[in-house]
Amino acid sequence: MASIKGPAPAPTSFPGAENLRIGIVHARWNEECITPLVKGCVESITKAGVKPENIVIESVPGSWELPFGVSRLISASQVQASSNVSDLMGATSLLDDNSKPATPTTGSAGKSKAALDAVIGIGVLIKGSTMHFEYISESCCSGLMRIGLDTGVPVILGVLTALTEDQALERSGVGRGANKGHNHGLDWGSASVEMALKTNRWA
Ligand code: DLZ
Repeated sequence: MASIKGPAPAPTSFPGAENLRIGIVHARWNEECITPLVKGCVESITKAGVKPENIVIESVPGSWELPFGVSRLISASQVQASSNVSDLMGATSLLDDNSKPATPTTGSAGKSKAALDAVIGIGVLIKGSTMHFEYISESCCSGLMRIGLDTGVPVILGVLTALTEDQALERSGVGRGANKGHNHGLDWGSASVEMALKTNRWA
């Protein structure tokens, strides 16, 4: 029997998206899943109308570091927006140069950029034989939730907590079987644009 689980279709038009800046912070653990998830996010964010140069991508070692990375990226972008700091951190991503949006700059005049309107934290946790999975999953997810509530900047939960490698691959759209599964990064990208626009409206 077909499953009824999953989100209703996301909005198809995002008026105002061309003015948004979206951040992505991804862990580097489980790269085979992380790379397509980040690409899926970028695909749906740009499809919604966000300019590629307004997508900031940073990496951290593992999911444990995601809340810290997201928190610092939000505050760095806010400092940058209120000063002439010339750039955010040097982007270090698993994505190759062709798929990575242009690194943000402030232009030759050193004009500051707007602060980030939403940030997605992307990680893939796969259960092993110890309690690591439980501790990191719980801390990472509650940390990301707290940052959104504390800063008022929407933080999208892009963390897969999979019991098996196959589960993680299928949810990244790169399943090993005939069914490749669904790339959840596509949904996270749309969610970030939707929440950024709504947050600006609710200000
Ligand atoms: C240590 C660890 C383990 C066992 N598993 C994962 C994982 O499945 N996914 C992930 O993103 N990170 C994992 N890590 C690394 C931790 O998140 C963290 O980077 C290290 O403990 C260093 O703080």
